[in-house]
Amino acid sequence: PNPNKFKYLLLAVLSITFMHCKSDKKQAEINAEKTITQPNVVVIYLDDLGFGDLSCYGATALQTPNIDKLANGGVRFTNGYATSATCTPSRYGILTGVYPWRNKDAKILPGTAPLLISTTQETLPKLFKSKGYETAVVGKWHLGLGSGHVDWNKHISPSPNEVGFDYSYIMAATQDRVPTVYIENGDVVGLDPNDPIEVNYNKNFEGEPTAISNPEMLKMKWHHGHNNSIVNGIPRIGYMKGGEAAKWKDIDMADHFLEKAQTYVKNHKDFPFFLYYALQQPHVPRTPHPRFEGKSGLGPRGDVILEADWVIGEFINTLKSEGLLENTLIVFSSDNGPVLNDGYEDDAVEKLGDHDPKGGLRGGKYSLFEAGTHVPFITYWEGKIKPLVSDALVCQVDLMASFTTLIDGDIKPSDSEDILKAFLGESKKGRESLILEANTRTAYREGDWIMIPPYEGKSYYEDVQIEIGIAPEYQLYHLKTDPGQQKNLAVYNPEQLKLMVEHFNAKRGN
Ligand code: NG6
Ligand code: CA
Repeated sequence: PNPNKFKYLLLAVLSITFMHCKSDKKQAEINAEKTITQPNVVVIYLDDLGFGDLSCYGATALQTPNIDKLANGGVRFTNGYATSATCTPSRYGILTGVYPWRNKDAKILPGTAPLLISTTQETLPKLFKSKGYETAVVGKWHLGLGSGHVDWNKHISPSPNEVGFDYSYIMAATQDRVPTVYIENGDVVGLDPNDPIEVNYNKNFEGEPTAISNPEMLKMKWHHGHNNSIVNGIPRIGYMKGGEAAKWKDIDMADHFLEKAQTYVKNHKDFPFFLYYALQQPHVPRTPHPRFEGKSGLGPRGDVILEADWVIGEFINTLKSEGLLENTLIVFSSDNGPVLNDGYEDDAVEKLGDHDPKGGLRGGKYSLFEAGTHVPFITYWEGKIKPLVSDALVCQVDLMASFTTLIDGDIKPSDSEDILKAFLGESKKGRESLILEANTRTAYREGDWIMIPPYEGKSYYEDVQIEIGIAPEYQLYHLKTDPGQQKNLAVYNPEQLKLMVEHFNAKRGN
């Protein structure tokens, strides 16, 4: 028997008993009790947000006051990392505590891919559940669904609900991939059974318009890829037929997920909860609500960053008005670094001006150079975490072991390190080393050094105009003195290189 479970059962009975006469004071007492035992944990996860995209990380071309409030009132990490330079592997890493390069299937997934996380694997939500928490995911999933062939018209399983989430309200893959519908606890929301959904990533459905056959239907132009089915005038990756009533409205997506996250919090305030809130911005297609259109002057990419900042402000307000802010640890980060033109003509390049989404780093999304994985990373806990700028080396993969310590759980996966003290701003010491991944290739950071082993292949992705960080020879950079990775020191410092290669091989299991 789990004593905490019993305790929360008791709390539940108490709060039901006192429902009618429960004063604010009683609520405060209950919350205080929870603070000592089990704080709520919220992970706010953005999609393709760069190290330099926030005003608290030095951006001047746009202002992100709500995220800045978290950064300035909490720990703002200057050496925070995703595990990977793309979405699916990073999400795998943050939710399992396992490096994504260990799983050969952890690559950018189509909307029809099977669930990547095994239902027997340890996950963050399972960790929280083991201590009596309620758990939820709202937003972008992109970790696959089902076990081979999904029938979107039936209950979809396994889904997030089979890997630890009690509640899920998600989009299956990305905003630019079909199916363009929301899925709640494994069921497509608003589906008309007389208009079944079919999805195929290889072949169009007879007579269905595509960006190639019907360019006149497009409200947004594609640049590379993204020329299959058209939904809301936006051409997507993959073909989809039917499900008209269930299709999402792109411009409402931010408000929609926000409302789900707020409702979840309001309905779970009397229990400890873990919420993984994965926003879709600023990934393509960038579709700001009209309230934000043109507001940044940087085009839709800037506008959706302002939108995300507003959404986060609203969400924090809800935590506050529900009396939960002092009992909630908030972690903010991004799944990978920035990209401008990721397949649509949306002025991201043309209207960039002086803004530097990479924040002085080299590369970008898809890259083994720093900008691929070195992302904004903030922890905030009102009244508990003191404001700090920390240069501790921290990675999203470490949330697993660190939260285990936070809630006194007992899951300890191999790649995740307990650096809770760094996350709480009580220590400036993070991990000593880290293996980073981009497109299944890996690099090794140790202390202030980074080593990228030699790789064959294209070093530049023309479509997205990003240096992907690989070269036929060893690369060695000293990040503290050269954050922009301009000086390859491999030939000048063979001893350091040798050390790095040895440690990398030992840890990577080469
Ligand atoms: C790429 C897409 C890109 C984006 C990315 C996934 C093309 C040409 N490009 O394949 O637009 O969807 O996948 O992004 O299709 S991620 O952030 O989810 O990893
Ligand atoms: Ca991403």
